Amino acid sequence: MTEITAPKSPVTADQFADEIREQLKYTQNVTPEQATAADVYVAASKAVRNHLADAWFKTQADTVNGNTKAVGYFSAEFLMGKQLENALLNAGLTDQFDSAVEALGFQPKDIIDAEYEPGLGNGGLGRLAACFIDSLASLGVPAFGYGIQYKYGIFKQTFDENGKQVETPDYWLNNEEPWGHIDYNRDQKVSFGGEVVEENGKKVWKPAWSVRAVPVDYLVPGYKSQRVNTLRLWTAKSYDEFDLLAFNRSEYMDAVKPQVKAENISKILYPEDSTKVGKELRLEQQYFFVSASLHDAIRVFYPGQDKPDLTTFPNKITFQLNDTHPVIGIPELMRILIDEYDYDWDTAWDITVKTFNYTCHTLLPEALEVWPASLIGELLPRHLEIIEKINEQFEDELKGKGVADETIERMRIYTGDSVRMAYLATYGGSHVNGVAALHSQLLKDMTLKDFSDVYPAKFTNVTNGVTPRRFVKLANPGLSDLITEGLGTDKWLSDLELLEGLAPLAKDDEFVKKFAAVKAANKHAFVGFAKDHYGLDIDENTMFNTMVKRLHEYKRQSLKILAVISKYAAIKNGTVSADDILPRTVFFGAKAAPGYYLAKMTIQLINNVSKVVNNDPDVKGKLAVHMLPNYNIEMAQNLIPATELDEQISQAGKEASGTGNMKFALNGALTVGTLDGANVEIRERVGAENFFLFGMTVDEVEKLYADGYDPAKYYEADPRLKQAIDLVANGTFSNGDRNAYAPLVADWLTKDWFMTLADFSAYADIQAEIEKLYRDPLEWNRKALLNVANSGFFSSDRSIEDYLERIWHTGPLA
Ligand code: NTF
Repeated sequence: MTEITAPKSPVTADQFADEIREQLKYTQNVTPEQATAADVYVAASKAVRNHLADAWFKTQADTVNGNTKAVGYFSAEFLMGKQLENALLNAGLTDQFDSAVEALGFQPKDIIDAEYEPGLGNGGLGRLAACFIDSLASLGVPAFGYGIQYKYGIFKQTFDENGKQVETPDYWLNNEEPWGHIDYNRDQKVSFGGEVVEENGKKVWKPAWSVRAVPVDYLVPGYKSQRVNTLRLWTAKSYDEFDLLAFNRSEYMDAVKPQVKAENISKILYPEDSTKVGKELRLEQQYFFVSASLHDAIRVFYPGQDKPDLTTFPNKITFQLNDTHPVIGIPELMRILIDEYDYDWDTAWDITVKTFNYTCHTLLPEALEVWPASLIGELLPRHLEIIEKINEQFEDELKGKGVADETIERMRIYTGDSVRMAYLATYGGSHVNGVAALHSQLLKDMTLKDFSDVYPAKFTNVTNGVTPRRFVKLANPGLSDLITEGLGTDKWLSDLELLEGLAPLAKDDEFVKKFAAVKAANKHAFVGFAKDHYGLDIDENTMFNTMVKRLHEYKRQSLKILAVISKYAAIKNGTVSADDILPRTVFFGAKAAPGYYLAKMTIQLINNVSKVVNNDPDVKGKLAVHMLPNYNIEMAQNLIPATELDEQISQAGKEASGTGNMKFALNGALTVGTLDGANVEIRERVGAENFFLFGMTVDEVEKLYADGYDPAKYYEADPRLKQAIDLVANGTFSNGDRNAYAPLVADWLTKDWFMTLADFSAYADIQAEIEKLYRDPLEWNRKALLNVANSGFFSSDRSIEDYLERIWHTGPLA
């Protein structure tokens, strides 16, 4: 047995430089003179990884041998962002790295920037998973992230000459990727199709085809915890590499077909975000990673045992289902227990329910996955049988509880035609949680009301959070230093509520001025970033106003662009005098799902408003608009610290939580927002006087739907709105072409499901309040500082502590 040693002690800068040289020589095979920044990046990454190896082994051993239950976070997405800088921070090697690469003749920043960002997620849901595994490791909780190593991540976004979004594949694995270790020796077989037969009174699944799931392991180092957890992302390989017979007949295409079919499973990340589409490949992906992960967890916790006692499984690990994507894991664990390990139904059910929990991330009922039963039957016939039986048991249970027939009808997991994954997850697990207080409440009152009536104890809330290591320390070193100065300690990085200690400093004008200087420096830095990356010339003496997130009608980028257009018109018409104009630069960043027509049209509109406004001498120095291409983690880390005003303007009751809102508040931006998602809690904590609230509440929205909503009424009522929409309709932003945005205009005037028009006046009105405050820099910055001081709650460490207490019932390793 190998002795598990303590983590490697920190090295000096000289030693670390030698380690990088060694990697350059023996793994990169270049001399330090030949090395490029990309070579040094790979070499340094491997050197850091080596430093983490001992702590990783020790964490694994303690996880298996100790008696602390582990967490398995099942997620179809992990949007990690660049790894090197974070790994250096958590390994305590940042300073050594800086000196070492300088000794090698490079700038540290060039080496950090040489990393290609992995984009294995769509947006908030995937980034949340990444923050959570960072916090789990930092808190010392034994955990595995389980997901898929997609060959192509979220598409790269560019814009064509007409301002339309163009999606190109993201070939992230075309570059050497030093972080993931592919472990061919710990593979799992995952099967599909075929039929179920009876043999000796037992159901036996005879699948038609199988793929080889091979794990790629990423190290997840904790911050100052000496713990390193594992992110295990599966990649699909074929068992029949090559059909030799076909090849001999020169049928090249046919020869590689089986390989292509198998490897397609992990080929692409679905670029949808919240509108779910029923795609066979997507179900294959879901089953693929969940089946491999469940078998992997059994392998890890019962090493070498043919007949393990799996009644102890729920004491070893608890699985969190990140949205409905991994919910097929519930019937899969039942199948494993019954078919592979001979447990009876009731024992299997007891183990399964104890093992799983489900997080719901949406409020749009149409975004909850529903699979056609025929598809499940074809792809996973044994699972469909199990789901039917779960549903029967469920209906019996409901009858036993005296639930009315029509309610039972509404609650069915399996309708005969389809399977409702959210219902399966709610019944088949111990806890269900929403991701912000309002969202969890609305889940109970609306989306999952029937379930909450019958199983109230299952429901709980865990408000989302973000990791302060990446989103404050790495993204905003200037603010981090100031916080440390203000608090006299850097302990806030692992205990973010310590930020409260900054609140008294908001009364100290000198400190507030230092805080303002940090923001100004971040704006300056972003101007450089935007010049380098997009060739833009940005005026740093304007207010930086940002709206970054996926493009969705409910998020209401439309509301923002209409307000921008209205402001543009006011300047052009001379409705506002030059002295009254507060110069602003408005930044948008947003990807639209490739098939989402109105979302893509909104992007095109923003781009063309940007062209017109930015080239109009009448508004020069007063208003500029930029649609920044390819919003990703790197851009977030650069833009958020430079932002002064953040937009969180979704229709109340539609944004489950939002996590960008937390990142902005923690980086000293003020928010203009609706009472939606986590905005509600942010406002409560930072204080109503430090938050620009506008718009309808959930109740007002519901009432307006019920009364019958007519957007045209609002168009007629507010001349600012009318003018803005007319400018879109009359071709001002389409070279005179009145048809270019006709579908968008028609939607606004006749449908406007998310009530953009109804909230326009309130939104336009609050701008005066925002601008008034901005003209008083000391007051603005005082409020921004109070946002930082009071946002410590929104650390993902706190979210994880809530999960530990309310759902997982486990804790750090001893
Ligand atoms: C997203 N959900 C929500 O839309 C965000 O409000 C939330 O912050 C994140 O989840 C993280 O909880 C989804 O992407 C999905 F898929 F559920 F619609």
